[in-house]
Amino acid sequence: MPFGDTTYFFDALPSTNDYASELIAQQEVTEGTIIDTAHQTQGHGQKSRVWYSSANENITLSLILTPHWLPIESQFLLNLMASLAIVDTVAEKTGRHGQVKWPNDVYINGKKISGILIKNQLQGSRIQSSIIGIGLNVLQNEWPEEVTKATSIVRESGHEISLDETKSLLLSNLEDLYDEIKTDPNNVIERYNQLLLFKDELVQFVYQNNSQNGIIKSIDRYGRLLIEQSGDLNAFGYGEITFH
Ligand code: BT5
Repeated sequence: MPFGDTTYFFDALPSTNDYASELIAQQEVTEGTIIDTAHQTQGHGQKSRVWYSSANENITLSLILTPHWLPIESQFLLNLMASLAIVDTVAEKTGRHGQVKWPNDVYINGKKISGILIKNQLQGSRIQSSIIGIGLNVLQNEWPEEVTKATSIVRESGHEISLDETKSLLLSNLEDLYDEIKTDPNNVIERYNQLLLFKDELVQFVYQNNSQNGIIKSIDRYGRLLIEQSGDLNAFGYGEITFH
């Protein structure tokens, strides 16, 4: 079923991801269902970080999928799907190509334009359902002081943008990429690697409470980030490292 055919829309909602979690705990949800709001008032990112979004200016939605076919060890493909669908949407609207910051942000011109928060419900060896939360800055021009490096589609394009059109485009790109991770995951991994932010650059990060540095090379077929350190190629999984 096309994404968004079933949409729960709210003028205001604390968090689309939280609503989606409650919904799937209560009832069967059709794949492709969207939770959407014009004003997300308590959006969040990883840990307890805040996702800021002014009313009627941005995309803040959660897509519910039921990828029972996807092996648990390949669940990172859902992050790649969302990241590349956002890059494609931004490119079509601004004419500029963004970059992906592993594991799940989209940057353009060194500034964050989108954040992704994915929560998978696992059952035994399969993924029962997945909540793909996407915040994409579309019309917003100013952010709170603590958000120093943000941008939006309208900023990058310099011309008028329709929020509704951008949302439809994003949903259609997500559908295309969902098909692609089923049929041609290697191509998706390859594209993601081509767009990897800080590729071949020296970065600082924290691993097990230790500050380290290394050169980002690529992601591997398990979705881990490969970083070159003193001539060795070390693989880091989701949540294992944080960047400064
Ligand atoms: C993320 O977290 O970037 C994931 C954000 C996911 C938001 C969506 S909106 C729909 C769904 N419902 C939710 O409640 N959440 C999801 P993280 O990597 O932890 O980054 C958070 C950091 O990004 C913050 O600490 C800020 O520094 C920065 N930030 C906050 N709002 C921003 C914005 N609008 N644009 C750019 N950066 C922002």
